[in-house]
Amino acid sequence: MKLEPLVCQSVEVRPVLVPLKRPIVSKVGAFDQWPLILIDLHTREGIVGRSYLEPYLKQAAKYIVPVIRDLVAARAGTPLCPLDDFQHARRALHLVGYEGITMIAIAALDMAAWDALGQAAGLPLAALLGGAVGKVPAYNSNGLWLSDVGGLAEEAAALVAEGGFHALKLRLGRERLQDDLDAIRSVREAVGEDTKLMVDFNQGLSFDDALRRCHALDDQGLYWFEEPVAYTNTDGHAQLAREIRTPIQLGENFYGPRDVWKALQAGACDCVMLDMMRIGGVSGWLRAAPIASAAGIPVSTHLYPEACAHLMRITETPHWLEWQDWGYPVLKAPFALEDGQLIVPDRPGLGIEWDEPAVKRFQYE
Ligand code: SMN
Ligand code: MG
Repeated sequence: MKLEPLVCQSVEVRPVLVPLKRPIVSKVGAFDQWPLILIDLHTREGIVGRSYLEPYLKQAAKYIVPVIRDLVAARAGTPLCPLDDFQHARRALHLVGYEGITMIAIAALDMAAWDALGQAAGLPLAALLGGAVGKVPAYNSNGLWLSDVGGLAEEAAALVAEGGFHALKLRLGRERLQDDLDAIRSVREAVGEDTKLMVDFNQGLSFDDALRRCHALDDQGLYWFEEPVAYTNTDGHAQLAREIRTPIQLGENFYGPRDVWKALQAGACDCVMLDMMRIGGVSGWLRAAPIASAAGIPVSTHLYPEACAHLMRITETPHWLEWQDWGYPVLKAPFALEDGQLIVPDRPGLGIEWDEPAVKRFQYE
């Protein structure tokens, strides 16, 4: 059987704003609705590659969507070749920067292109890349925000029950250390000692505070400390990684494979969690994850549970998938969960399809 190349034709880009079951209250912002940008990459052959972005800010669609459209206009009529297109697009936009909106737009198209290739081959992405579909261990990241400590126990129990989870993420960095300790205690009492507790500071601490806070929490049996200080503070994270026994987790703000290399060279973290939108989509992951794996560093994921689940199946040192269901309101058939593991379905490409009536309801432009 010979697979003919797919030819890039046009793109449909639709911003939607979906409700969140539990509002996000974090040091990076408070949100009770979640913006997504849905991408439909049309090929001449009629296959439509799909992906979505989670740009945090509703208004960011105004700047991201035109870049996506420009990139497709430049490639229209050429064969879809995501690894080449990735390089081409980066070269085309490097004068406005390799990171930020440049990388976000490239990642959106890259994921959609890989989805289209999977569909053309009739293979799930994990299989197209030489792996197999199956289960991926996940933690539930759908709650435990910087909300009232009194509500955390009940929420933690509900989060475990959402999918038989054995791991949860709790956000920390309250004004007083005692409040963080109370939050940890409430959650622990609700879910027991065997449930792993990842904690995320969302860059909310000054370096001095982080040093004190991380030392004070180092014997709490927490699974990792995520982004205690600003993500740009590589030296600060490196000092924390040297002094603190709890593993330091970084990566949701790595833009492209080189950031993984730089963080590991600096000893800034013990494990990494890659974000599809920032690392550069599937192509970015394919180049970034091996850097960590070759160094023996465990690789987790940030948002994008569907695409990430495929990639965890082909990653040498897979760790934890961050599960959140914020995209589910517009997905026709969300992936199933079983005993705290996300199941990569045996469907071609990424295996995502839009619930069109829901998209119409939530579309805002
Ligand atoms: C996060 C993600 C999305 C919104 C707020 C906070 C967080 C995470 O950093 O790691 O899930
Ligand atoms: Mg985080």
